[in-house]
Amino acid sequence: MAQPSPANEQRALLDDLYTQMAPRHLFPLWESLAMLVPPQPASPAVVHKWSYREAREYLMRAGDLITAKQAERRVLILENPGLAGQSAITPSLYAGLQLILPSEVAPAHRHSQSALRFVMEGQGAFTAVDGERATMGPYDLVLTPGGQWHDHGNGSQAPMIWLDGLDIPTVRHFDATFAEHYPQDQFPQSAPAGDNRYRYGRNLRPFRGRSSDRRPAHQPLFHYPYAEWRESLAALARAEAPDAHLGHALEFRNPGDGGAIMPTISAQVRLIPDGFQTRPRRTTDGTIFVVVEGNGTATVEDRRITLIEKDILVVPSWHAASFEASGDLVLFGYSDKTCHEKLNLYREEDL
Ligand code: 1HN
Repeated sequence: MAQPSPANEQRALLDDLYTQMAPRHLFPLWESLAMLVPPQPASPAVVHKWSYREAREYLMRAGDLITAKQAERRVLILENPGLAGQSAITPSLYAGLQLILPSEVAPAHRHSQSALRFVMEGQGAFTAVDGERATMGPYDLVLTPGGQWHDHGNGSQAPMIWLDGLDIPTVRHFDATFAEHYPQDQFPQSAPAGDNRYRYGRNLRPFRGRSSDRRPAHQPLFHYPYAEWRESLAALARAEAPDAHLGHALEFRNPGDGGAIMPTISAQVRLIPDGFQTRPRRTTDGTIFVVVEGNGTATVEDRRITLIEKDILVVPSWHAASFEASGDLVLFGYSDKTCHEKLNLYREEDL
């Protein structure tokens, strides 16, 4: 029998070392270094599209079986197929579809996680943030920033469904979750409905500043109505040619600091004119898109995905994506871009 080669011998001795170390929770970096530090992002998340029509059927069935109060929040989690069991749509973000039926309430609570709501259907239900109601309609963006009491109620005659976007995986990553229930279903009303928009939403702020601010200085505005952001996109489309890689694009802004809507979540809207095809672009932030208007096709790396109104598409980090519109294609998106920027990790590449 031939002598084992030195390489084989080394392998056997190393394997023996690993076996003996493992019970002491010690592992060799050199076996996993390339996987831990890849040359470019290699997301465990995958591209995926959820059909709203399909998801809605399951959500309405859940509505027959459990009340909003019983559930606390009646939500179907949109879980990325590459992140099974993690309740995550990207490694840093969560997405869910929440149903609130006429006359239901979702009781007041607060937690470290920041949340956005993007209304998919219904008109006239509300989210209250620290006791101030935002009356919501289709494609409104409403924020419940971390640490603020929030409850929902539906006094309208029709179901309301919205997409919840939260930073649950990010806060979990930092081991920083606190949560509390309010002793009553609703936090006491503290201001007239819509107050935040009048005080902070029109490039205005209270004259006396801090002492008369009724909202936290870092998070004054929490309602961005569809009519307003859509009008801005339309004006942009009249004013200039679409950007080759983005179409017409705007980012939602926090008037408190001029930055992203919340510390961990950025949000954007885009209009890709009928017949236009954007050039591929990749970014380090993983983005969740909602189709607001129009039809089209998304091309993500080598996959072509047809899009119809209300479809939800996740594009993970560093996946080249482009969009082709048939009829003006209007998209809402949210991502962890602001985290990347703060951590000096953000990169984008126009291809
Ligand atoms: C939450 O507070 C809401 O307030 C929705 O509507 C979904 C998912 C996980 C943790 C908190 C809401 C949530 C959530």
